[in-house]
Amino acid sequence: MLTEEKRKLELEAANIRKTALETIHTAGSGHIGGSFSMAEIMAVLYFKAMNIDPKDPEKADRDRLVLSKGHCSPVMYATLARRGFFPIDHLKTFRKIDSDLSGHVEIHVPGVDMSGGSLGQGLSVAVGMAMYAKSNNVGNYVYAIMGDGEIQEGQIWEAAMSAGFFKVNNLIAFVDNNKIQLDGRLSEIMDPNPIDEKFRAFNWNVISVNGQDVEEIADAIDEARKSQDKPTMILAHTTKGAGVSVFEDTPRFHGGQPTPEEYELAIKELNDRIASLEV
Ligand SMILES: Cc1ncc(C[n+]2csc(CCOP(=O)(O)OP(=O)(O)O)c2C)c(N)n1
Repeated sequence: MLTEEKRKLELEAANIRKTALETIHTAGSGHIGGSFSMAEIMAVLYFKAMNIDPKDPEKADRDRLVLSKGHCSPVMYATLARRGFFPIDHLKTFRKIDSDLSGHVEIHVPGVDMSGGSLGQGLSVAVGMAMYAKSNNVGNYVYAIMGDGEIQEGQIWEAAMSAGFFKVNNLIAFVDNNKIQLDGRLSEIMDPNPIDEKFRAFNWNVISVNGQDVEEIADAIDEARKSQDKPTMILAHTTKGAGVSVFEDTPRFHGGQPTPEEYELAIKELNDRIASLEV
């Protein structure tokens, strides 16, 4: 990847974080930790990898994304707004009573391909979308993003088994491996590791990346697209709350909110990061 493209994607990830945090702050609630851990994944998908058109959000041959960890709507909505699917100003209505931007992703928002919120269901939907696309020669890719706590759900493994068996090679799924679930560490609650070996055993191609590194994510997607006979799982090693020191690696900001002082500090850190990446 050229240095210039890398800088732009890193800048976009920082801007996505800031927009997501401002959105949560205005609403007074929302999930920071799991949104921040996947900011680079969203930047690469929506600003480089995916075949999408904000002016034609329903175009038939578009790539699809199922955000199975649907509580991370702030990062999804911030990304879609920044990519031009709807005005950034609309984010001020997030979690308000008559807004379409509710706390978990909803399909009627422009750019959202599937509702989410009840964990464990998204991979099944993505497998179905990908199988349809293959059998109808749509020629697109279907992406899914799961949480590492989420994959404790049994339905994930039924979906994984079917995708492997039916050789759904146009399916590219991420596990956002931030090592923390709602109120603690996976290692202390119910550890799904080794995640890579489990998916391989179900006939998946597995690529491990640093999920905070835009270049590694983009390279993994390129490799995944070459797969002829297997779905791909990109195991993204991430940090919950990545990008703001006080949010990082703690269950406190899974759904919890910063104090006013912590919020100011977070915005300052994000502004500094943005300034360092702007030319
Ligand atoms: C079926 C279901 N059970 C419980 C919840 C409540 N819940 C919301 S987020 C969450 C933790 C998810 O952890 P993880 O998948 O690791 O997400 P991340 O750390 O990336 O935010 C839980 C239990 C839910 N949304 N759906």
